[in-house]
Amino acid sequence: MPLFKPKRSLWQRLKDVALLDVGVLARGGVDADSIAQLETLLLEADFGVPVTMRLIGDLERQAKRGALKTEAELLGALRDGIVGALSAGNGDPAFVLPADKPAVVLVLGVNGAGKTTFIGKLATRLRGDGKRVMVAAGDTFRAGAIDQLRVWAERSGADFIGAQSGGDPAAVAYSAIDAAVTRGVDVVIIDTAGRLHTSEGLMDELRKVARVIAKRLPGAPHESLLVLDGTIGQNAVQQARTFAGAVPVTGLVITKLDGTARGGVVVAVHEAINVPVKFVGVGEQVDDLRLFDVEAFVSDLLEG
Ligand SMILES: Nc1nc2c(ncn2[C@@H]2O[C@H](COP(=O)(O)OP(=O)(O)O)[C@@H](O)[C@H]2O)c(=O)[nH]1
Ligand SMILES: [Mg+2]
Repeated sequence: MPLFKPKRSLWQRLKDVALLDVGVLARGGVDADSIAQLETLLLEADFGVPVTMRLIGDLERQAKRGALKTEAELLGALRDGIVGALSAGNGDPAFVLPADKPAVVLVLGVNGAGKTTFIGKLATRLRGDGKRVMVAAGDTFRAGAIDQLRVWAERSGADFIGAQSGGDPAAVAYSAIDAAVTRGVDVVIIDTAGRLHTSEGLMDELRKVARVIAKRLPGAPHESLLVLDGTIGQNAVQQARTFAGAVPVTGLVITKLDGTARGGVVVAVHEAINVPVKFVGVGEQVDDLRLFDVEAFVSDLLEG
């Protein structure tokens, strides 16, 4: 199953603009015009300006050295550049639960990004691995959000810690961890509110939730996963900066990659906050969650 299946891969689109025929093959090497067309394609694919400029700069240097004479060489150089960008930086790219019990996973992101859906999918996956899982309804802002999480919990066989609509999310997180310790739960996944991500109010609330979790269980949260909608382009980069500025984000979850042909956003957000991508969402169903794999993703992106 692909991580991501763009309708037209980057490579096909390069061929569409005749870069390869005219630029590489006929003239015996990549020229400035071909590189300019590639730059446009990368920007259109949501790679963002900083990543695009760096990738293009690298390709220009290689072209000048005469290292990009064939289609295969250009494809290889582009692939290496994108893989390098996604592999660089801090943090463990794998999703590894800590040995301590319970492991606490805090899930962050704006409304509609796909947090609750992700939690449902992750809970199901961990249940499938034989883990005892608890989910906690820390999005107390909307009653609907609490019920939505309850349904996912029931479906996956996870314990559910609810809340009153309008209740204190930090208190929900605290009692969830209490209950998880008592019941011997392996993993607690905590949902959060996502309204008004630009307001200091929400960021203060998230800081408080993280603080209360750490107070109840030193070392927790073990993972703070930021969920970003992959279809919103550079807004996702802005959101990543806002959240990462408020709480220490340990991993990214990029959702809705089934709904976009512009997967470069994955590279752009990774680069913006220097945090590894851990999962991608590729649909609304319970199985539509993939562990992120750099090589597989870049293959899909380039050659889909
Ligand atoms: N196509 C698609 N839709 C998704 C994906 N993840 C979530 N959604 C949908 O996005 C909408 C918002 O998701 P939800 O989990 O409620 O977002 P939350 O507000 O962040 O909790 C729902 O309609 C989900 O079914 C995905 O990977 N692909
Ligand atoms: Mg939600």
